[in-house]
Amino acid sequence: MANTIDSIKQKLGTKETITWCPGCPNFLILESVKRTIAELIEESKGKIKQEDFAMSTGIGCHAKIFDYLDISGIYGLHGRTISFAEGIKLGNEKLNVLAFAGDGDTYAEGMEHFIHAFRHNEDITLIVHDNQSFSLTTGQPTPTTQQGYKSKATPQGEKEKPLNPIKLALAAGGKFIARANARNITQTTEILKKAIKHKGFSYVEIVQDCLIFNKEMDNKDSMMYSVENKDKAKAEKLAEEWDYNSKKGKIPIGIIYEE
Ligand SMILES: Cc1ncc(C[n+]2csc(CCOP(=O)(O)OP(=O)(O)O)c2C)c(N)n1
Ligand code: SF4
Repeated sequence: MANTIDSIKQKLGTKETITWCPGCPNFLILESVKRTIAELIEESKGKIKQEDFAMSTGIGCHAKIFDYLDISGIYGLHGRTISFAEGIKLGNEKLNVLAFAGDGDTYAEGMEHFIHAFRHNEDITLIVHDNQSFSLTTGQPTPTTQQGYKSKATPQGEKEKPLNPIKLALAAGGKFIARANARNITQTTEILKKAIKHKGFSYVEIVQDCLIFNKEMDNKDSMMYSVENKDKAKAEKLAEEWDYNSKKGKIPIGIIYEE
């Protein structure tokens, strides 16, 4: 089985030179996505094939995944990955469609798509690489950046409190809401598999470091613990446990809510 998965994973790679910074957790997210697709193909015993997956991206460091993952799709526009993914799904409902996004991408310019995606409830999976920074454009603060964050755009420090996207997803009627840790490939793979199998819109927020622009928020592993929850009231409490602002407290990782 391991050999089959390795050979499927190899076919999912491309010959492009990877230009992420050495050690960037985007490498780990790419590995988790390849494992997810390979395991779904292998477990289906021939029913699901590589060509049954498609993707869309925003624009940002995260979006370079388009060049490194050999499935078809659209290298989209900043903030618009969800609309492209919904369009692909409407065009061919048999496809498993993955929409890759950045936190700047989807919680700022693309916010209206994010909220309405929960209402539309198209059977696609949104994967947000949340590094709490607009990294490709050299580190301006995004809606999930912590207060006090200093950058060229905010020399005196970010004044606003971060948005909590998990709370927002619950308020918008999300039926599959998960949070993953980019640094835990095994768990991220399990979460992504469940998200893709969920019938309807599934949302996976991946907590990711940016080693260059928001070092203050790097490596929150010691705050993380695993959850799997189907109770809405408990989900509201889980969502409150981390405010995206602090390096203290608890960060629930796993399925925060599935209806
Ligand atoms: C419509 C549009 N608006 C803005 C930009 C500029 N832009 C390109 S990448 C980027 C930042 C991306 O940040 P994020 O989505 O958080 O992804 P990351 O680079 O951190 O992975 C911005 C603002 C653009 N290319 N197109
Ligand atoms: S700038 Fe940050 S997010 Fe972008 S590739 Fe480098 S480490 Fe990764």
